[in-house]
Formats: sequence, structure tokens, C-alpha cells
Amino acid sequence: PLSRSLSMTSLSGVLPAWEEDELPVEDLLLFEVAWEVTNKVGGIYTVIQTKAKITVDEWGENYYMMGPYFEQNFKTQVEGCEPPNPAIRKAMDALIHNGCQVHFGRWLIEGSPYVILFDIGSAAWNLDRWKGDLWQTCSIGLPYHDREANDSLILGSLIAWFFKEVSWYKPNVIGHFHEWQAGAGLILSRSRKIPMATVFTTHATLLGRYLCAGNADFYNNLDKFNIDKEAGERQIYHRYCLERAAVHCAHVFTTVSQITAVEANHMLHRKPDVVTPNGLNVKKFSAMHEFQNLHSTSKIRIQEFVRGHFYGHLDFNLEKTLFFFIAGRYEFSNKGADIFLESLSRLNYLLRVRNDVTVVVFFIMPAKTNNFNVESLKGQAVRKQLWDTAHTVKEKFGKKLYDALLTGTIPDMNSILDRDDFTIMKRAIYATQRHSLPPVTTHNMLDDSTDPILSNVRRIGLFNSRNDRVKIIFHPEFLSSTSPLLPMDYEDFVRGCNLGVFPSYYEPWGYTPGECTVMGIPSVTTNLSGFGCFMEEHVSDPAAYGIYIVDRRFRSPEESCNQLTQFMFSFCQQSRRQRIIQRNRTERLSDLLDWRYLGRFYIHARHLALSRAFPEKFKMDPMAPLKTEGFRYPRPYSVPPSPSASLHSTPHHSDVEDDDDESYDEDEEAERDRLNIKAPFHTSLPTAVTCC
Ligand code: G6P
Ligand code: 1S3
Repeated sequence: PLSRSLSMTSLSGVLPAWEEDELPVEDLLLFEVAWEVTNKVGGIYTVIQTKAKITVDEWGENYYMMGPYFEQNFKTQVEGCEPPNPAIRKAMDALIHNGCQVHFGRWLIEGSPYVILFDIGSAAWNLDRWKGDLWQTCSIGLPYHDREANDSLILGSLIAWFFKEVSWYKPNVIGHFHEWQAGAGLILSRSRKIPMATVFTTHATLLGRYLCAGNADFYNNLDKFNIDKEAGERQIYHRYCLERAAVHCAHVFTTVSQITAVEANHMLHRKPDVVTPNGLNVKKFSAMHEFQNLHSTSKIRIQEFVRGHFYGHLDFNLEKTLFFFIAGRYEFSNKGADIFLESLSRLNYLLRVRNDVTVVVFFIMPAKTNNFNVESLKGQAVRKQLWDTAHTVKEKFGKKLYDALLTGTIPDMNSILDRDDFTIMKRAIYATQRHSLPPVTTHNMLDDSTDPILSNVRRIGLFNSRNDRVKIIFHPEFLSSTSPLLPMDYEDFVRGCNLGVFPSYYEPWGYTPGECTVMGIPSVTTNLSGFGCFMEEHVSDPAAYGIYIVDRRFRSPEESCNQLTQFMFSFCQQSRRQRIIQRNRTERLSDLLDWRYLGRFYIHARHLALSRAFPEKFKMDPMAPLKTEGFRYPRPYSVPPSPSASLHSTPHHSDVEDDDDESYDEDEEAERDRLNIKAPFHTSLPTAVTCC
């Protein structure tokens, strides 16, 4: 049993002081429940996986994550062990003795949190009974055919049962449930009056996602939707009921951004109590320029791939080629791939008329495929052959040169290569001839004719022809370092790119631009994404820091396309030195996205839940809620007031592309900015923040 006093001032110095005299808390346990614990499906996995370290640091042995058991995931990610807490062991045994399999171990990620994983299949024989319980308790009926909803009910029933068993030992329990798939556990625990504090976090609303994907003018009609009817028409009424019931049963309801808070208020009819923005586990390098060096080495690897992919058409200068990318779940319009393609066609026109830069754009979005296509694989094989040929000739040349020098002569350069050497070189060059254009997609698509990206590429005519200054590569599979085509993992790939472009229409948070930011890579986001709004709130002149925010809220799609085109075109007009300086600024924002700063909002949500569930034991000052408002990164020292002007007048502006001595002015600027900016977790929110 633990003995823990809730003195939160020691954690962050931020939260209102707890009345410690009244809070000798014994046996306080935190359980975090999500479908994505050890099970990567989407963004929630990133949240819980990156947050684990700070939560373990705070809670130690009293923190447990709970989710579904999948044999393969367990074998590859979890080290099985015995639960250290007897209450947990006994609760697990109660389920196991009734035929339900429960597994325990340490998740092998940073922080090594304990995980309790429930085998859905082993308990499936209870499904009909548990469906009956759900119906009796809250009149929610689950249809036979919805496997995902049925599985979430099994998980929820097992978890509520587990909490019931734990409650015999009378600990103080906090259950934090993520997203509707974990909602049943919360609903059942509350309806069975298990004494525990509950938090429910939604990372998106079911209806919001569906309505946006259906091209509704969502944000202008938030208050006009008949939500029950909309859910019914989309055949998600039962899921929406689970989600809404969980939201209303929770002591504390949170969501990941302000924009989703507004959405939740309309779609779920409850205003979130706390906004819990998503953070990352930021790693700082001891050498300040290390991330720039990593950009350089990763970029070289991408250049190699591009050399192969465009063999026979390499009539553009790779030194003047920029790499843009979009990545994520393949939701064509929700993720903004529609306006991105439209803007690329406009950018292509502008670059053809006014610039010598080439842009290679990667679309990394998984779709149904039948593996890599032959043309893409051949490209890499041809590149390899050219490399081998060059290497062979170089070796022979080097040996002859060496022999000549040994005899004290300078060889005749015209005869140092013989006919055979020329023959192999010519044969290698002939092999690079191709009769088709470099392929747009790297894989054989199963739905080639109806695929939205390919259909739009056909419409705008960006076929990688010689005249195009914008080239497209659609890689419809997530990246892997074991790929025979582009052997890089996602992180290395992002580091090697110049700009991430994420012009989402529906994006409750959006990890992709955040991941770019902590690696010092500029990105485009929107004021409809949680991340974009967060940056708008906390950074003066985000574009100067390499965060371009497209207005998709108050402008028409046409205007948003023009704005996105303009952002990309301005980016292309920067010199290398300006890009280097901008990357340094981007990277400086990473403190703002660090869980060490953002974790405090989770702490606040938990405290609020405790004070609501057990008001006699836990008290909070209701007049001092934690806010994210207040902190703002000032405009970088050297940037003039207009963001567009800032692109052309950063210090020591040079148009010379290979002018990449980054040491002088950016260090000076960094020093000035450091004096100007107080990193957020050196200050204490909400009162002692640095304001502009
Ligand atoms: C980093 C490296 C430089 C390199 C530059 C390329 O800053 O430290 O040596 O020249 O990246 O930047 P670019 O924006 O052209 O990819
Ligand atoms: C959701 O995942 P998504 O890509 O379906 O949750 C993520 C984590 O909170 C969030 O970043 C994203 O915007 C949501 O959409």
C-alpha cells in the first residue's frame, strides 16, 4: 500500500495548492484506459505512448495502462511480469477464475509503464449477457454486425468488473478513459456506483469526423445539426450513444484542443472541463546544430531515392530541389489532400514562370495496394547499377593514376580510360533511357481508377513530366527502414524533408506538424486543427517560426488554396541560409510541445476529478482553474513586422543557394531570442507567464 500526499506544488508549481492537512491519501491508483494501449491504430497511441514517461515519473508503481490483448503486440512490445500490487493480482485472478484471460507486464517504451491487457476473445461468450446489461442500464443497444462496438463493450465490461474487484481493497482510484471505444468501461463503472474518480478524454467526436468527411460546411453549421438524426442516418447511432453517455458519466470531461471543445459542446452537449493538449517526448541534443546535421544526412538519403525514381528524367538540380510531404490516415478531404493538390498545381505554374526551384512532393498515406510497382523498383536498380559502374571505373582510373605517379609521370588523361571503360559507361547510360514518365505512385494500387489522390493528379495533370517544377510521389504505405524502395523510418524521412504540409479540414489536434516542429522542420497547418490554433495562441508571428497557418475557417476553399499556394511559393523563394535560420527558430518551439510542459493539464484534470468524486477528501480551489492562456513566444528578434516581408529580410539575406554557413548570424539571433523568450516550463502558469 502506498502512502502519498497530494502536494502538487512539488510537481509543477502551477496548480492551486492542495489542502495537504486534509489529504493524507493512501492507496491512490491511476488507471488509463485506451483501445490503443500497445496497439497502434492512430493518434491516440502516440498520446499515451509519449506521455508514459512523465506519468510514470509522477506515479511510479501506482500507474497502470489498460487495453485489449493482442498476442502479437504482447509478444513484441511487452515484458510479462507479476503485478507488484496484491489488489491488482487479486482482481485479475477473479476474472481469470471466471474464464477471462488477463495479461500483465511492462510496456517496453520510455518509462516502462505497467499494462493490464484483457483478452476480448476469451470473454466473448459473455457478449449477449453484457449487451443485455448495457440495455438495462442505459438503453443502448448494439447491433450484431458492429464488431468494433461489440469488442469495445467486452473490453468495457471486463474493465468495470476489474474495478469492482479492486474496490474491495478500498484504494482511491482514478480511471482515465480515452475515446468512445473505452467509454463502456466508464459507463458501467459509474452505473455500478464503483467508488472512483473518472476522466473521459475525446480525441475527436464521431459525428464531427463523419460530417466533415461528407463535405458538410461543418464549422458554420455547428449549432444547426440535428445530431440524433445525423448519427442515425450514418448508422452510428449506437456508437454515438456510447460516446455521449461516457462524456456525461465522467466526473471530468476533456478534449485535446479548443476547437474540438467547441465541437464537443455541440455534438455531445457537454462543454469540456479541461483542454488537455497533446505533447511529445522532446529529446534535446547536446550539440545545438545536431538536428541540422541530421536534416542534412537524411536529405541525402531522400536525394538518392529521387535519383533512382527520376532516372532518365533527372534534368533538375537536386541542390535546388525542395522536399515537401503530407502524411497520415488516408482521409482525403479531412486531411486536406484535396486543397494541397489544387495548390500544388498553382505552385507548379508559378515555379515554371518565375523560379528555378523544383519541388518533389511525397504523399505518405496508406491505401490498398498490391505491393511496389516494377517501374519504381527498376528505378532504384538502375541507380544502383550506375553507382556500381561509376565505382568500377573509378577504381581502374585510380589504380592507373597511382601506377603512373609511382613512375614519376602524369598520365595522359585522354588515354587513361580504355575502350572497355567507355563501353560499360555507355551501356549504363543507355540503361537509363525510359519511354514512360517517372511514376506518380510507388505501388500497384488496387483502386487505381477511383483513388482520390490519383484521380486528382489526373485532373490537374501533374504527371512528373520534364516541364513540371512540381513532381509527385504517392507512397501509399507507411514508411519503414526495411523497405527495398525507400528504406527510411518516418522520423528520418521527416528530418530530411524541407516542409510538411498538413492543410486539414478536420483535425482535433494533429500530431504531424508537431512532430515536424520538434525536429526543426517547418510545416503548414490550419486554423481548423488543434495544433494550428494552439500555435496561433502561443506564438506571435508563427510563420517566422516556420509554422504556416492556412485560414480554412473564415475563407472560402478557393481563398484557402491561394493562401496555401502563396505560403509554399514564398517558402521556395527563401535562400538556403534563410531556411537554416528558419529551422533553428522552428526547433526553438519544441519546449512548448513537450509533455514536461503540457502534462500539467492532465494533472489538473485528475485533481478536478478527485475533488468531484471524493469532495470530502480532495479539495481544489474552484476560483483558480488552470489555463493555457497567457504564454506567448514573441516575434523573433530579427523579423520585421510583416510576415511576408520577414521571408525576404532575415539577417544577412543572401540569394546564393549554397551559402550555408549557419554559425554566425543565427547563433547571434538565437542568443537574443533566448534573452527575449522564457521557455514555458521555466515559468509557472497561469500567473507568472511571460506575456506579450
Ligand atoms: C543543414 C546542414 C547544412 C545544409 C543544410 C541544407 O543546415 O547543417 O550543411 O547545407 O542543412 O539545408 P536545405 O534547406 O537546403 O535542405
Ligand atoms: C485523433 O487521431 P486522428 O488522426 O484520427 O487523435 C489524435 C490524438 O489526439 C489527434 O492528433 C488527431 O487530430 C485525431 O484525428
